[in-house]
Amino acid sequence: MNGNYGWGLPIQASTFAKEIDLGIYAIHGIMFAIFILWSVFFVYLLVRYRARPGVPSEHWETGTLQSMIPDLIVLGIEICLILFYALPAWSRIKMTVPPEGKSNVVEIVAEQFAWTVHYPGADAKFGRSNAALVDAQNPAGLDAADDAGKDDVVTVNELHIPLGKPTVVYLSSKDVIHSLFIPEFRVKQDAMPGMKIPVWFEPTLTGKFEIGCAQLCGIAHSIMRADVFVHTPEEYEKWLAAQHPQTQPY
Ligand SMILES: [Cu+2]
Repeated sequence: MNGNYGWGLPIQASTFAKEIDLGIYAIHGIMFAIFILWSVFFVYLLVRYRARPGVPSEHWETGTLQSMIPDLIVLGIEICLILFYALPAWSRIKMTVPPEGKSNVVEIVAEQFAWTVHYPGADAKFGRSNAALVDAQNPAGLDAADDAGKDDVVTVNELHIPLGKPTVVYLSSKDVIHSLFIPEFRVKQDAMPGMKIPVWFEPTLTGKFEIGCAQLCGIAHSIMRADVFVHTPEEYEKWLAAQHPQTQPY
């Protein structure tokens, strides 16, 4: 997993990772160019207008439109970034959730300091859950009386997903605000108590990736981490079939 991180950005392992990185590179590239231009101009001014004996200082009125040209150019670039990059990317990635019928759907509940993942099982229906039923054997609080939950699977600090289709996560929290952060997928979404927020991604690589909590959430925030395992579809089916349904005694 350490191989996924280096001096630059982590490897790109989701369909929209390239598009997110384009924004990061564009903003940093433009900022770097502006920094160099301003630095050169600043040094030029220091030399050109240095104090010399017998040469009076020069002074122009500020606030003219001409003096604002550099600011207007920067403003124009920023408006273009928002209109032609940020808004279309936000709309494609954040506002459009793939249809559930064509996706792998899971629920993730964050808590101090773990991630509980609830898979609907073969019937694709989530069983009823109740916070009062949560214990060490039943971390998702599944209600054994609900037939839809009989084949459900629950994992703690492990998310298993298949390659080749989007995964839609319904994200919530049991206690405080946490944030689901999967750097290689370029996914970061706050988990809010009382809300179920959809967040989606489609992996492009099999392997093991890291989940971290990106919202300071208490004393053990720094160790609130988990792993994502991206399987081939066949491996994923095998993995799912090998799990004990959570409402059966085992
Ligand atoms: Cu947290």
